[in-house]
Amino acid sequence: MNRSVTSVIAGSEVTQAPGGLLRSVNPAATSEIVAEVALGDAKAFAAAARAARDAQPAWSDVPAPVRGRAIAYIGRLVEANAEALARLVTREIGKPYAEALGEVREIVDTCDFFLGEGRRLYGQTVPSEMADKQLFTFRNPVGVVAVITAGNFPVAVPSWYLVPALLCGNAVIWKPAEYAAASARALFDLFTRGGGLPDGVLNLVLADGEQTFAGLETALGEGCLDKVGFTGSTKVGARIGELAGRHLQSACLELGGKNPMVIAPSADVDLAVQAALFSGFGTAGQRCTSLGTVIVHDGVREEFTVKLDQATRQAAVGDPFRDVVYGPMLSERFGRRFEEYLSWIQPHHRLLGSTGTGRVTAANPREGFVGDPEAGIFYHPTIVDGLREDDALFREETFGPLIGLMGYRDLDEAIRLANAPGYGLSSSIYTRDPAEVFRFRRGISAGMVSVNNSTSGAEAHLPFGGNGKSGNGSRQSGVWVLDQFTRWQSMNWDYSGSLQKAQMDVAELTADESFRLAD
Ligand code: UN1
Repeated sequence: MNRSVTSVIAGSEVTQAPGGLLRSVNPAATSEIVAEVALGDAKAFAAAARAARDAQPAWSDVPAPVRGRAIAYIGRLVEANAEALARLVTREIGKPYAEALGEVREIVDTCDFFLGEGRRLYGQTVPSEMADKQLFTFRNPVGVVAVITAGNFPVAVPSWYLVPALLCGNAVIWKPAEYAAASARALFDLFTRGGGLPDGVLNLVLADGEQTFAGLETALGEGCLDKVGFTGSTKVGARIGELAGRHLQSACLELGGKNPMVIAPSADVDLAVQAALFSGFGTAGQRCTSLGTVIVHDGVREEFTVKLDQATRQAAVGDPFRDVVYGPMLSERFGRRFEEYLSWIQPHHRLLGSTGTGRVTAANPREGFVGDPEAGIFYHPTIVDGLREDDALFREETFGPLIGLMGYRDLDEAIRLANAPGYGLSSSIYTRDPAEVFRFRRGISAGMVSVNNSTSGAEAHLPFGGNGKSGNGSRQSGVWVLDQFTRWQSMNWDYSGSLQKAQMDVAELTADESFRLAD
């Protein structure tokens, strides 16, 4: 089935394609077109922001518990369409079907968490320093939110923004990754239909990066945007953060990672091997939480390396509708970029994990490949042993099925190496020593720490986000994300009938400071 996908602004489909027509193809079978996508441009983005600006006041007047019901209905509809949505995700970006189902589950989890928040969204009553005066706090929606998301989690990660943003009374313009437009449109339809959202409350704009950036500039300049949320590369995140900053706004940025896994001498090595395999190569290494570098204690390095090499050689790679560890790259663009990372391999590196390196083809086969490698954009898993600190492969995120490996002697060195690339999203330590766990937690710069668990696979109701090159400290998920989509308003109410001046008209108690207990 080949669908055509358009933007939707103020409830109307936009059939014109000023940004051109794009074909979204199945990366596991590139001859199969998943959707024809009509791309908008900067003007369309700015128009969507205006539509959202118009729709927002009435949406924020809908009582929060009623908006919470909309979230409940959305969650139910997503659940009722889970298989169809997961199949579309697998066809469009090549994520193994089991993982795609998990991704859909994450939307439902997010809805489950926030549907009740409509009945909380608590403010506080606060005592005043004066009599007959009361203080209060309220959470106000920020207003209009632009959400720009990547395609590696084409439906779950957007829901981390859309669900709380809508629940809090904001209107939204969502710009998903173009190569995942069909999945995005499906989620958009589930939200608007399932939630019964009035036109303009949620708008979908399909456009490329440059047009989106120009549209953001216009919309911010016109005062039509109050918050920008972005999940994607560090480079683009820095540009968006800078633009938002010029308008005195702080963007919600969820960026790349170079997520370390430390294997301590007391680690359960077999468990650590399973985790490295899943977090290094699951989703073809294309999660922002994917494993970057394994930092393994010299005492267990040999055993770990041999076992990880074996496990990776045996791992099923191929057709994402079959039982595989990973499938293709998200799209041709990601394949090309991965080739560049592979060009950073140096003569001092030892390559492990497969029967070849680079794209899997008939001439460069992967033993045990599941399906036809030539049909799609498949890459060998690559373990690069012997990383050094000045290697580009050590310092930079390498989005794709590649992990680095290096040794360490003591935990301080491991923590230093884990922090050295300057990212700070996720991290992991395998150890049986509680003292090491807490020393690692304290020393690591990452926003997320796993103990005896992989770097990926965060649950949907814990703070998610990073530091350094991974983000500006913003956190998504759970109650913590409410601070992204609301602003605190404080109110004081004086009912004394006189002007009581704070700090000046405050009653004083008289303390006897000279009092001492008798010996
Ligand atoms: C991402 O790659 O942008 O923790 C998000 C995880 C997933 C989310 C990843 N729950 O791996």
